[in-house]
Amino acid sequence: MSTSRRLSQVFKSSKEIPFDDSSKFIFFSDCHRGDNSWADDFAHNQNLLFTALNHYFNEGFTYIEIGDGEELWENRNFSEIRQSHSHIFWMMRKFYMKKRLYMIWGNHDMVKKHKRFVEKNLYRYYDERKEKYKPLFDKIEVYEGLILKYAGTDHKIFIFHGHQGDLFNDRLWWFNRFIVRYIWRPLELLGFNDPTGPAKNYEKKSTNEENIIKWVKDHKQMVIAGHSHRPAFPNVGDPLYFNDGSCIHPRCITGVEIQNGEIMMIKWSVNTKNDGTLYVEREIIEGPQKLHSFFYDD
Ligand SMILES: [Mn+2]
Repeated sequence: MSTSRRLSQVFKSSKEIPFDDSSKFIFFSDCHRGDNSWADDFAHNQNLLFTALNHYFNEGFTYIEIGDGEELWENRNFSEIRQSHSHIFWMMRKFYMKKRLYMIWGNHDMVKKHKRFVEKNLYRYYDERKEKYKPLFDKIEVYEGLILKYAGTDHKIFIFHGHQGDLFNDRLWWFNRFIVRYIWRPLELLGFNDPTGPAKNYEKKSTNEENIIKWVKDHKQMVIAGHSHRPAFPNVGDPLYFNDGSCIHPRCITGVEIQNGEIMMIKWSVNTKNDGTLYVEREIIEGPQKLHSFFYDD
């Protein structure tokens, strides 16, 4: 099925969440959390994401994770990932307990679309030390898409991962998973770079992204996606395709914030002070821009 038809289909079936100018959202995606081995592309950024999420939790944000949260092509075992990054899951549970966590699946964690997988792996986990099950995200629903509906207007923001309509990531994802799991992961552990991994070219849009942008234009519909690992923040008047980047960049994590009716792109990175101490810094890299100024006025 084409990207256009897939996106229209997901759009129609997505849950709507109302929001207004007092709402605060943080969007991250493509964490590709792994098992802390050499092949875990997220491991070097876990402190950055933890610090960022801690900040957003304290500031009253809702966390929307736009897919590929876990790297379940390379790793078969979710519980190993949960254990390797237990402090991240502890923080995400804090959001969940306040009803401020939404999870969307991507192509690398598409197994989350199956209720049985979610019940078995996300509802609860086994605490090895206490030798009993503990709740994690009890009764969580994982979505393919979500719609944020701007109160008092007809404007909507459509959130989805971004693999939709890309044959080898959408329909034949299991084939890609096979290649990654049995051919590239062993090579990656030996030091090779996985060619199915994050895009190295930060400028050029992929065909899949071009197809999404075409859908955005045709439907005059703002979207926030991930998947390409390339941050995108349009100018007023351009098609409203936003991309939050990824959490596996070598030196930073990028995300999108919405607060006070404004949208901005941010990055979190480690910097040094004169005395040699390291600190984690949040920087605005695009915006802030009033949401109202973006929406098509017809
Ligand atoms: Mn992806």
